[in-house]
Amino acid sequence: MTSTGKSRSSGGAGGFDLQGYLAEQTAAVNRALDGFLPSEKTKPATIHQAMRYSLFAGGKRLRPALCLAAARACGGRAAAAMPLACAVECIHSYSLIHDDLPAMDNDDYRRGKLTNHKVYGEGIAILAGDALLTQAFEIAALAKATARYSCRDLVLELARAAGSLQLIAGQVADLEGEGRKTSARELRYIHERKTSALLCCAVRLGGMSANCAAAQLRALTEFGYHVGLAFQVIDDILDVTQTSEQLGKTAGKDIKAQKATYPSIVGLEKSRRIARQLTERAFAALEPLGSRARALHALARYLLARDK
Ligand code: GRG
Repeated sequence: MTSTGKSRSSGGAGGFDLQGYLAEQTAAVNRALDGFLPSEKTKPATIHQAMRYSLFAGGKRLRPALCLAAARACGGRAAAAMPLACAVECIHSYSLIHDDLPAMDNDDYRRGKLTNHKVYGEGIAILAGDALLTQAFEIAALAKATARYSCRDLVLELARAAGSLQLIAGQVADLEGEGRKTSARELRYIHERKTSALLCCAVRLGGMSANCAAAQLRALTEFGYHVGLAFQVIDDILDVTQTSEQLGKTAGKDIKAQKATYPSIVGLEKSRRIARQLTERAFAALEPLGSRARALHALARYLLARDK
């Protein structure tokens, strides 16, 4: 497996062209997001430009890809999952805009570009984040109900992942943990909420859009949880092993902010082992879904091997 996503492996993702799949899904997601969002010229133009600036800044679109792949794994159609995939990406984009603000992580660069507040100022950046969060629910509400899941179920799923018990809880714990000793248990709490909750939500929503059975939803939940944790452990590792140029954002920030990370608590080698173990658990979770889960399998391998 290369970090560019070409799978040379056998196993669950054998022969799967992940690079081609990701390029195709990214283009489809970009088209859909473009259609869902007000144009740059829509008044007040500044806010729509600021929303689009971050949403189309070159993110990897991993959450939408996971959502669409989960729909496929349950025999569903991409069109049915697309509003949910886009809604999750809007929430992701909002969280990054707010996380970069001076009051939070105070970062000047993201995805190799100036952060939203550096371009539009803090006030507009806060509003662009708020607007993307609201937009996410408008888009999610356009998703079609299935026999097992109502539109209410879908919107609730998204609200819970983004709310004060998950995404926000993770960010609060992360902020409050800065500069003080954090245990591995507390770090797991942060990762579950700050990162894994939204990835898991993306995967579950994909399955729900495909009217997945309860056992399939359990498998997807188990997969999303572990892949989400592995993703954050890798993110922590990359923060210390990669340069700012490679990451497109300031490297080494966790150490500077005295943030607890897996490398700082257990060291780099053990962190790598933990990421591999978590990914193995994610692979195992896919077994009940059979060969239709190849895209999910390939995505999990890619997330483990990624270099940015
Ligand atoms: C609600 C303000 C607020 C924050 C919530 C998401 C978050 C918590 C903070 C953002 C910073 C951070 C380290 C989040 C953890 C998840 C993560 C590693 C995000 C980066 O995701 P990628 O790599 O980003 O998928 P791209 O740029 O590819 O879209």
